[in-house]
Amino acid sequence: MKTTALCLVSALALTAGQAAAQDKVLNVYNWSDYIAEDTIAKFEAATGAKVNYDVYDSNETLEAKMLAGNSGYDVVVPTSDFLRRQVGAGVYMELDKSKLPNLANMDAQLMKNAAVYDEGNAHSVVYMWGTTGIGYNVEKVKEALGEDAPLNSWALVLDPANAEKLASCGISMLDAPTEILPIAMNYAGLDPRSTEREDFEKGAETLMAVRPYVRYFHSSQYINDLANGDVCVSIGWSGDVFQAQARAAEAENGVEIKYVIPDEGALQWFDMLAIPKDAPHPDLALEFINFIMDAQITADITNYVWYANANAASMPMVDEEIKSDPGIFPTEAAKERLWGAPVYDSKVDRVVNRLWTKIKTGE
Ligand code: N2P
Repeated sequence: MKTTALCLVSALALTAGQAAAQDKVLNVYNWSDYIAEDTIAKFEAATGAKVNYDVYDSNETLEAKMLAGNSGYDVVVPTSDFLRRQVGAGVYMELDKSKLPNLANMDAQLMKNAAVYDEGNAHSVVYMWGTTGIGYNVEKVKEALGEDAPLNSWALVLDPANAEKLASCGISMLDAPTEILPIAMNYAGLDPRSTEREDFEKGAETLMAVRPYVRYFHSSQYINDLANGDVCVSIGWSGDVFQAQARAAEAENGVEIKYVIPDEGALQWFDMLAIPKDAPHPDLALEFINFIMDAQITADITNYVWYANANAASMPMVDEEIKSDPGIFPTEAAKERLWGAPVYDSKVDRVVNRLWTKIKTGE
């Protein structure tokens, strides 16, 4: 009798133990090329949790999963304008800030900027931020366009005469309609924050004029392609271009990559850590977000992915070459020419998507 009871007790204990181990699973969905090599391993070591880590390279992909629900993810990283819309759709839970002591590390001004999209930072904290600009291969662009190449202007890729000359060494653009169309509008002298149909149409015309010279639209492939010299100009994200530069340097292949925020201005965006309302492991998700906000952990990420962060306490540990690079932390003068994305409603979204399909197919 006694033995049976004991067996039962230990059997129960075992089941509870197994359940606890199972609960210590965290499902993270983040952008590709967007975390340090050791971040996840360090979190697993610190918590005993097992992390499943998946990646995407477009807000549209993430948004489709979030709106469908039951994604199984505990932590995701939407860009702030997309986050705003998804918060409106009730997708994210409010963060229990008593579980996030490392919020004290965050830069108050940058969090305030992010709060424009998420009142009181109720559902999200800044992961990394950056700009959408131009990455280019110094030598190949010089070969194609000579010394007078407009290296500080969107004209480098959006003027058809230049694009034609760059076509053979390879132009790529992000597959990010809500970023590329406004860039074309800005280059065409229009307000990149406009939500008027006619303005999007003019932006689309500007893109159609260079479309024959664009090799592909893709939002992650260009890192390796720039690094290997397989494309020579990419409209891309700041840190990704710097990663291409670093990969080329590491390969010692003689490819020199530079990143520029064009003088006409560029998009500045914030990527936000958030927890879906139906996250299976919300407590561990909060632990993860707090872990990321550790000053050293964030510094390690910035030092690896070359994206700016909003963690003031991390800055002393961020490499000097990154801190002082105006492509990563823009100068005050450059900041004045950056714009933030407006939040599109579903009507604007339809206009953008219809034009984007036309642009991508070139028809
Ligand atoms: C990382 C891309 C993240 C920037 N590869 C997109 N907001």
